[in-house]
Amino acid sequence: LKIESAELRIVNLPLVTPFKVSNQTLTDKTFPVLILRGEGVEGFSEGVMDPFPDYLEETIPGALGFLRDLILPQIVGKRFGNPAELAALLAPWRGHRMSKALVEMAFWDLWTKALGLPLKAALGGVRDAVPVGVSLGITAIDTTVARVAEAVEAGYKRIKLKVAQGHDLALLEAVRRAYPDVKLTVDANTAYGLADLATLRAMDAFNLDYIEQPLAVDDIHDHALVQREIATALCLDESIRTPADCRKALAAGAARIINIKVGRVGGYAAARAIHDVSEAFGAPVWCGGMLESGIGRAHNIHLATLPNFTKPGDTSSASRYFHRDIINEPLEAADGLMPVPGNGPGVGVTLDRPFLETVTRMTEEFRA
Ligand code: OSB
Ligand code: MG
Repeated sequence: LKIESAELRIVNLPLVTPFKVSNQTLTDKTFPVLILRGEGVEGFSEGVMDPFPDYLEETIPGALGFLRDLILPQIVGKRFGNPAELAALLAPWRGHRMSKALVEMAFWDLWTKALGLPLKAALGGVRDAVPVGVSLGITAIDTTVARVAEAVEAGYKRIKLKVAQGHDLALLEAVRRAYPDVKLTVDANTAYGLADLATLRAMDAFNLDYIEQPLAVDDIHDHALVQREIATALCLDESIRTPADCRKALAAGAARIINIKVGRVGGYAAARAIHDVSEAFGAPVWCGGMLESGIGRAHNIHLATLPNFTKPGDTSSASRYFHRDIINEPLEAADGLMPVPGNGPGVGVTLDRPFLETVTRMTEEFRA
């Protein structure tokens, strides 16, 4: 399969609701879109790097340098028999996992379209719809309780609350008072340290399904220490970038559950390997989100059809995030189930080209 040309765009969409986490507030979403063409079909993907290094180190400016100067000129005009052959060309370079994922995922879409296979079939997925919950950003407690009510009403299978120092136990008390039995989790995005052990221990009283990424990105050791001190399961997000990270974290007892984001870990091959390592340890996984548009959302749904994605993911309805999407198909969950888009080949959604044009901030073409 020859990659005949590539189109790299930077897209900006306003968010329906601003999204606040422990260290950032997003009012709009800026992201790269990559389109690869060959054999009369096109494959596309969305990057999860932010304008600034606030989730992990990768940024859009860094990605542009890596893709424009190094990777895209190398792959356009070349033939690759399968995604692993393409991945071999990306592997020598350090870091840049979100950029590598962008390229690898677009190629998976292109390759499965050329083969006439749904992406989930090529990945080994087993579901027609995936269970999903919502991730609620930091707001005033009464606002959050009202948003929990909406999500429960809509049938979402789990509510995840963003927490931070000073915005945690009172919030949990209020939500638990209103919803004693709803499946509830918290995500700290690294906001805590060992000095907060008493707060983390106090969370045991709220019957949480897990506490996501309480401590620093690079701190497997202290996560293991905390996990030994509390009853609630820990789940790692930012800390897990490779299958080896996952093996070490689970072997060390630093977590019992893994959040998989295909962008964070460098693509489908790594995501699948992390899925498999977790399964070998008896650790369930779930598919995280990065406020993606329909492109990234569709990819996430295909990934989450793999068998060990047994906990509800973050891929809730696109209309919760955006007034209008850059794909034609609505990606909407019903009763907490998000259907896999399309029955046809690849990722199963199509680009709304005229709208995409109006929300594109930059376009670059690469030809052989
Ligand atoms: O930690 O999962 C996270 C959004 C941006 C950056 C990091 C995270 C998130 C979310 C939102 O939790 C998930 C979503 O709704 O897409
Ligand atoms: Mg997270």
